Amino acid sequence: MRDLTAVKDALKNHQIELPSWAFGNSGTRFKVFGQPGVPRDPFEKADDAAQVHQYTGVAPVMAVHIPWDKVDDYAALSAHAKANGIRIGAVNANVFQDDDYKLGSVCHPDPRVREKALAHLLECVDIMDMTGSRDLKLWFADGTNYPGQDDIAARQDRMAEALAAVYQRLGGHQRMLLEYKLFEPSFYTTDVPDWGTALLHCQALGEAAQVVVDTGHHAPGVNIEVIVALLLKAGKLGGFDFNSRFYADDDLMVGAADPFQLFRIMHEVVKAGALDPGYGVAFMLDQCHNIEAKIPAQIRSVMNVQEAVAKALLVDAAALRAAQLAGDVLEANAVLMDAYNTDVRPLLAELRAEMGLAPDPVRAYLASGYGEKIVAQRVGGSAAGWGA
Ligand code: LRH
Ligand code: MN
Repeated sequence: MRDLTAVKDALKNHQIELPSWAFGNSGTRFKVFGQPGVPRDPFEKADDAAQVHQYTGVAPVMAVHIPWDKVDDYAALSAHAKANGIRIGAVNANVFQDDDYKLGSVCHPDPRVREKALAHLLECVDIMDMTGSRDLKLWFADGTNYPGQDDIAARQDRMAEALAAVYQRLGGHQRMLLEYKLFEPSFYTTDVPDWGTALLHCQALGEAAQVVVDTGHHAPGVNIEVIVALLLKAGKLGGFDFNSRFYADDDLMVGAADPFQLFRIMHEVVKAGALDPGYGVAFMLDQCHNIEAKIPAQIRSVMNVQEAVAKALLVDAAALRAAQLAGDVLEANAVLMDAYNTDVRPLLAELRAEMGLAPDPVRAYLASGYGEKIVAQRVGGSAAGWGA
């Protein structure tokens, strides 16, 4: 069994990045159920993200999404975040909501539309220069709905051309994280549909281009930890968009639908030594709290990731290796399941006490009255959302 001090140190150093858009209103094409007290601007989103960090101690970063988090003064937003104990993380571009992007953005048949999309991507790098962000996160809704609608190969060339232009623009410490997704909003082809396509583009670009694995972006039954192991071996795992799903891109709380899958993914990460912040994997959440209270849901999500990480850190690596090399199938599986079936909640409560935090972050947050306070304060103005 691992020494618990090393396990706790690894958990203390592990950082989870929160999505600003999880604090705003979100929903489905059927309905967006607005919630009272929702932030009206990125500053208030940062205030709410800071609450998650205050009670968990491991979420000191908030990713932003442009234009949802567009502000006049990004340095002021960055300073406001810092004043609240967090920092601005990945800058997410958005070329999926403008009317011009009906047939695609960087893959659009019309070069004028491609130019417009590229300009937005480059503007996002300008914003990274102002927020001090390392990561530009790129997800493209680009695709087609009917066979013959456009040339599949030509669209790949257009994608490669745009990515190369953005790659050129990146500064020294900056990275490009390319996110793939099987389908939606496109329902026949998606131009970056899977890890293979994303990897091909990133390998063609260079060192600073890495792949993002959004756990909700695969076909049912896909073994995500195999993809994670392969991307780690290729040195191309830039990060995760954690969430969970029962069916499609449901964006539910990570670990809510399949905590065992999350454990298996984190087992591959821990085994590769990729948990350490220095390794460079961004552990981001990408979720929508359509019906549940948003801040407690984010806190619960961070706790779910911590539980999966703690269990992965408790795997007896030597015993596992020995059983694997001996071909002892049952023993090897038993070693992994022992870790997974370990109740790590007492260990995490102990860890939080050592970090000067309450043992149950959700309960502590609910007792703080912050939720009631923002409902009373945030009257007037328009609640943040996806603006779709
Ligand atoms: C696309 C996606 C992408 C984000 C968006 C909020 O489904 O996962 O990461 O830009 O959600
Ligand atoms: Mn995502």
